[in-house]
Amino acid sequence: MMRLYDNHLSGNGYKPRLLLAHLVRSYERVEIDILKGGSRTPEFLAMNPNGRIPVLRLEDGTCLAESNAILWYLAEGTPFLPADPLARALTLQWMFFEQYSHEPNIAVARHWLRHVEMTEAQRAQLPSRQAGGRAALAVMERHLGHRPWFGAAAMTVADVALYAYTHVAGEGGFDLSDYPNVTAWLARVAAQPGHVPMHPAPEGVVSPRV
Ligand SMILES: N[C@@H](CCC(=O)N[C@@H](CS)C(=O)NCC(=O)O)C(=O)O
Repeated sequence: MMRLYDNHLSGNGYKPRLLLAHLVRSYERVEIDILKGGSRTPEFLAMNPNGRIPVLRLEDGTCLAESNAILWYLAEGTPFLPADPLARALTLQWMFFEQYSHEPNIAVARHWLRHVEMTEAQRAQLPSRQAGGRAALAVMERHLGHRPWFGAAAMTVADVALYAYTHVAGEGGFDLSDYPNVTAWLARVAAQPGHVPMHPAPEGVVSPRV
């Protein structure tokens, strides 16, 4: 059975959890205490030399890290990853945007405000991370002004990737009421059959009902 090394606070961990629920796939979920260095042990670094969750351990023992790479792998051959080359490239476009312009600002601001005692350096950087997060939300708002989804004509892994930290952006000090198209898209994602919330994260073996 596949095993997902995860943390219940993490939007990056929630991405594969959400997709696995949509795909009705069974897996074992292992909680890693990332705030206490659980992803930096020699055992964990042997699975992901970058020392971060999520990691998906496949049945043959291969370990796959990076949330969006995990989404891509799991979604292959399903409606969450289009077959058309241009639709695939557009899906990737938004997944790279998520990792470069969105997550480093919105997820990091949320993490600093919610999960740790901020250092002086983090406190000094917070306003620029929040400005970067607002810029990313404005990009999403513009796109959603003329398209219901990010990668294609239906929901894809780009939407899964972007949903994870956008729906909890309020915890990073972002006011989502400034972004009505984003708010409507969040509701669209949450209304899809198979959707599961970020909390509570399931424990142990997850066997979704078909
Ligand atoms: N780009 C990576 C980021 C992963 C990441 O930042 N994981 C965080 C939790 S959200 C983590 O494991 N932090 C623990 C640490 O850095 O020790 C992805 O998308 O999977």
